[in-house]
Amino acid sequence: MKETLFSGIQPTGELHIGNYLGAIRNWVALQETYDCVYSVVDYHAITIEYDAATFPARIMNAVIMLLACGIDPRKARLFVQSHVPEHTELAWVFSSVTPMGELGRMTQFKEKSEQHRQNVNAGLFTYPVLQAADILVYKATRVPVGEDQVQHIELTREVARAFNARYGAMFPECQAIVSKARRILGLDGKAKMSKSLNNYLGLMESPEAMWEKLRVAVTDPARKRRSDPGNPDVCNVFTLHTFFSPPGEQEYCAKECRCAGIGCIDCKKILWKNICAELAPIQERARTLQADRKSVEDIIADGARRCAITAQQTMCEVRHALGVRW
Ligand code: AQP
Repeated sequence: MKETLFSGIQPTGELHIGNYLGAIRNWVALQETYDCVYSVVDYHAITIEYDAATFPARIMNAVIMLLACGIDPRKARLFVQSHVPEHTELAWVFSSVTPMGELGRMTQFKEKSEQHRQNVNAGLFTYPVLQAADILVYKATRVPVGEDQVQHIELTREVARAFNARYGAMFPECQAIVSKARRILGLDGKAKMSKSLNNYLGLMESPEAMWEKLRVAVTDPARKRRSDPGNPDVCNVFTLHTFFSPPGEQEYCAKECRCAGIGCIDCKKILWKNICAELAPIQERARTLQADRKSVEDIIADGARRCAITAQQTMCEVRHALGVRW
């Protein structure tokens, strides 16, 4: 029996290379080892302002990008969160064993409430409770995430412990699998690369659009002129090289940067070539899937059907444990 693994991604905007390196590339590799459940978590995305009219296209686009990146519906269950309503039912149950104080400590809540001051709603506050339900409705033991989500996985363990202590052992204490690309910085070299900040390279951007963004990306801040030697250890562009470029080119860029043998533009051109080469087949598959939406609809319907079997079983056990069924 393979261990169960859950992870989700929000349809809050265009998926970018931070999502790809921090999550999706890992998800694809993990399909070989675990019983994987991957979700486009639409109910999480409504906790911030969004456009309901374009939301279906965003959700479909996120599904298409996951498939294009290599999520294989024969190996993993791929579905849209709201299509399996047991997630929100379990979240309600979990909200009565989750201390308010713990939720108030969550860094993401603090950051998002700063970012969306005009809309600090209860959903934003209880977001980690729904996330705990997403994971535990499948009794998943592994959760691949970027660094920003580790605190939420710790909370998920606390929720499982609190539920088990009150109602009897039912849920496992899951572990985060933190990717090597734990926090990819945006092209500003400061904040985390994010869909909602204009600091990202989108997975579907044309080579020309990508170059326009990469050309002005922040590098080693101390390197002011082409003739100054640079320090790849503090350069965000070099960090991206470590994920996209072959070892020989990484070595070349690091060595030539340190002695000002090449300038930042030369270094970025090499990175640009390698990013484009990795993304070209993904973009090609995405275009094919965009033209065949019926197949994509079938994949998520089948994913939801297979997820519902597990989720309904869990909720049946939960309702009995709570004493609302007998
Ligand atoms: N910059 C990043 N570096 C490493 N990992 C990242 N992830 C996101 N950005 C980076 C990881 O991608 C997964 C899915 O993220 P999400 O869509 O659920 O939400 P997020 O982390 O809030 O992503 P964004 O792009 O920052 O979205 P917005 O702007 O809408 O908040 C997670 O595993 C995450 O760690």
